[in-house]
Amino acid sequence: MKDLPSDNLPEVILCGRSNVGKSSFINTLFNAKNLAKTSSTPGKTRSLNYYLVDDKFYLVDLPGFGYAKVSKKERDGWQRLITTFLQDRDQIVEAYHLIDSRHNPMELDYMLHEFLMKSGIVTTIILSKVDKLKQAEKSKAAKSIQGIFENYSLNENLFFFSSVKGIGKKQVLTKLTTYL
Ligand SMILES: Nc1nc2c(ncn2[C@@H]2O[C@H](COP(=O)(O)OP(=O)(O)OP(=O)(O)O)[C@@H](O)[C@H]2O)c(=O)[nH]1
Ligand SMILES: [Mg+2]
Repeated sequence: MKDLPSDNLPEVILCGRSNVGKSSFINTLFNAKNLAKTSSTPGKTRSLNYYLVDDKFYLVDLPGFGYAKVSKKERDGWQRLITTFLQDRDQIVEAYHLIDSRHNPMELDYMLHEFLMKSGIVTTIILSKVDKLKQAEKSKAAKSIQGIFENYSLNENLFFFSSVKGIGKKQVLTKLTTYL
């Protein structure tokens, strides 16, 4: 925590389970293939990674929740860091919670969501990897998630996203810059 920037700029965080596409989301938004390191193996991002945007705010790429293949000690360490970070970091103004559009939210998603709500952090849900869904599956996914998480409406604070096809990129960039 003591190594985090001390310039008091607003911070927008990217969170969600491991492998949902958080780091790819950054690369797509900024048209930079290798800005954030990504991997097909879960557990790629292992620290809080800060990206300064236009000298105005930070986008913070978080390690994913729920990655099982690291030692318990390391996993507990991350969990503690993320929890402390979410609780104590007053600069956080907004969160993007990524959920794989192909799957229903899991226990860790519910926990994270509740945590963000309790902390009063304005949250946008991103349904990622939508290039893998057919149209009918997309409608079903949108309906299901809006049924589970109240107060989320498609294209307001809930977006489909594909890093591969650039779907949702324009809307998310607009949302990000408008809010700030
Ligand atoms: N088809 C498809 N694959 C994607 C998309 N976004 C990410 N991926 C793939 O999903 C895998 C994980 O992506 P990352 O961006 O590293 O995921 P992450 O959430 O940062 O993962 P952690 O750092 O482990 O928490 C990689 O193989 C990506 O190429 C997408 O929109 N569509
Ligand atoms: Mg990552």
